[in-house]
Amino acid sequence: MLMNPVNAAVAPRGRTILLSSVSSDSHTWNLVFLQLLLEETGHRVINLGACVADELLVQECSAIRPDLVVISTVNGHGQVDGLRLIRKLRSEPRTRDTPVVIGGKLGITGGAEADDRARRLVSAGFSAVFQDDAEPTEIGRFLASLDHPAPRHPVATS
Ligand code: B12
Repeated sequence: MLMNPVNAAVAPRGRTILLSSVSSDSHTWNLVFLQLLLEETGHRVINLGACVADELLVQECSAIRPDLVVISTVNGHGQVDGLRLIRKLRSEPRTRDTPVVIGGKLGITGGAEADDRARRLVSAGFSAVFQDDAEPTEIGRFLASLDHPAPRHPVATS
């Protein structure tokens, strides 16, 4: 694990994070970037890579029981793939309550349509949705909120 001593000092404790793309998405640099960012802030990352079948993700999530699942997708099919995936994760007893966030370039339109997309993903079960213009470091803020869990309260962040 790559850990900068300064960042290690600010990370209260390392989390186990399952990082993945969705089944249709073959982009990889987004995953590499997020893996390095999360590792440098003191977390353990299991990166399943690109084009991950829903069933494989559910299976790995059930086996690993991560503290957080981070879904990254940039090919524009994020809403379709994300909705299908989160319904499967939420229907399995072992993954029903796992925090799961999604971000990247989730569609090909912005503005009100992007907000509507984020709302649908949250109501289907995502714990947070990070839109196109969100800073990847916002995942850190979300992780910090897991230390002081409020009643389940999903958020969409831009
Ligand atoms: C390289 C590239 C490819 C390569 C990928 C190679 C590889 N090994 O990854 C190839 C040629 C294979 C490719 C294919 C396609 N691509 Co492409 N690709 C790109 C390109 C030029 C760069 C992507 C990249 O590597 N960026 C570097 C990484 C580090 O940044 P990033 O991906 O933007 O991720 C950042 C953020 O999104 C954010 N983020 C990402 N995930 C998450 C998750 C969370 C939780 C958070 C908080 C943040 C976050 O953090 C990252 C770092 O800042 C982009 C255009 C662009 N300039 O972005 C198009 C782009 C992503 N591709 C696009 C498209 C449409 C395709 C294709 C469908 C084209 C086609 N018709 O075949 C296919 C899709 C194939 C598939 N099945 O998925 C579109 C997506 C459209 C959209 N979403 O609006 C883009 C935006 C180009 C465009 N402007 O139209 N592509």
